[in-house]
Amino acid sequence: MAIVGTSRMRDLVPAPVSARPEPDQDFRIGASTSIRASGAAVAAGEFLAGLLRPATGYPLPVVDNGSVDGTITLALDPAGEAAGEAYRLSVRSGSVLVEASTEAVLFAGVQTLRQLLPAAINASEPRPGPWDISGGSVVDRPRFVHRGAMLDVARHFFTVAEVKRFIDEIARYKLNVLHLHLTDDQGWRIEILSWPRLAEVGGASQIGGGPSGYFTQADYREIVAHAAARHVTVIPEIDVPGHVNAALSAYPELNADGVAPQPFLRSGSAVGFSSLWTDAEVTYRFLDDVLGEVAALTPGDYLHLGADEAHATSEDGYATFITRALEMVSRHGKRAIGWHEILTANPPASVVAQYWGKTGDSELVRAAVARGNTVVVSPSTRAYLDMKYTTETPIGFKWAAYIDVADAYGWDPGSFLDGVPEDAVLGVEAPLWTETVERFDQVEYMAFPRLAAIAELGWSPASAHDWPDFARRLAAQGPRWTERGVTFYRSEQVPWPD
Ligand code: TNX
Repeated sequence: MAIVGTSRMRDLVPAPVSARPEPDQDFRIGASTSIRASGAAVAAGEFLAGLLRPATGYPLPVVDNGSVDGTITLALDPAGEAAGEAYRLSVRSGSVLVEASTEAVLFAGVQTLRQLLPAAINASEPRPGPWDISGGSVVDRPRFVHRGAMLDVARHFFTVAEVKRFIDEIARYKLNVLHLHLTDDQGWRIEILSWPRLAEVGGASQIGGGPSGYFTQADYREIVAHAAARHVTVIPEIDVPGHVNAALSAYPELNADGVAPQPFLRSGSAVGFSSLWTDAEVTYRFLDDVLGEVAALTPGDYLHLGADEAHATSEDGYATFITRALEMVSRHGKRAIGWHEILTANPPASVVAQYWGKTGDSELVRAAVARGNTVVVSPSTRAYLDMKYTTETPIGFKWAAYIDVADAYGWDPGSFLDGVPEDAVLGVEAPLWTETVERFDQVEYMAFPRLAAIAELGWSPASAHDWPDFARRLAAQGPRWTERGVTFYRSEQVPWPD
């Protein structure tokens, strides 16, 4: 399509299903603009007002009636729900309308609206404007239901405020899942009331031994609520039966020899050396208590059991353990997801496998999908945010690949796995392991811009996939990150504006 003039409607990330710019129909937000929303649309209206007030300095009241002229109207049309999740956005010089079939997709429409304003709208104090929303219309809906990012708070701990900021940033790109990797060899980050030493002892360490910590249950509820207000579901991961040194160091009775190991503080890539004792009833009492408390903190459907790299667990022990763990997850009213190794235990079709292999060739996954299991794809060669961008970038591992932005973008989640049809793919997720990531600005540097690429793969139709066009649109995100103080990697593959 020929590019005529400029319109921010051509710069959206992720790309919408369709957009028709009308550059003579820009809508100018002014001191008297109001936001019209009623019923279940009010939350999105208040969210939008909260986004626009700091930079504009305008009052932007949220009202539930009055004329549409000169207003931004957010509306729910539940009748449209039957046709699936979708929003329509129309920007005319006289008024703006975002109409959606569900609250979640209305919120996605609000995120689109935000990108139709100048980058300065992201400022936290009043700026001069003018505040023009690019004119035209958009029709849009997600490709996959699961569009996720994972943050490892176990190897290095990140605070509630940092996790909330991460949620704010991922929600802009219409990601709707935050998978929190809460436990690992180096740290246990969630308070468990019935086993208090898990967090008190197991949470007092991290790689390198620097300051660390854990989320109290109140902290965790605060994160979950912040995410829910942005239509992001938190999936908590309790990684078992391997990756458990922090738990073993907190409770001697979880160890076969009754002796607690030391906290594991060494940096580097050592994994797979610890295991729960799969023959002992105490292990299952521990697990049931933990899963019960975590389920009670979780409004979402899923609990993540990890189940990866259990190299120190016997094969029989692993299968027995996973079978019992799955039974507990269901008893606590949740569905289980696990890294794809969980499929070796031949789990029921309700279990979701998160694939982290390097290639699309996995007989294990193919066979499980043939039995009815579904998958979330996180190929380590494409979606791993802890891989270095290039040989030159300072942070990260390289065991799977160097992943610059074009690599993160250049694949298709729907057809990546050989012999797995797209309808068995729930979606895509980008994990950020933090062995080498010590500070939150480094989390941002590893996530952005690659996470925006993964978000587009999860949201946009496969037909929109176009690297040169994506690189151009991504470039327009640079000033937005800069305005918000988000650290990002200025990949040479992207034509960033000066
Ligand atoms: C493998 S991927 C792991 C993690 C590490 C990561 C580092 C997976 C399921 N397990 O324990 O942090 O590699 O890249």
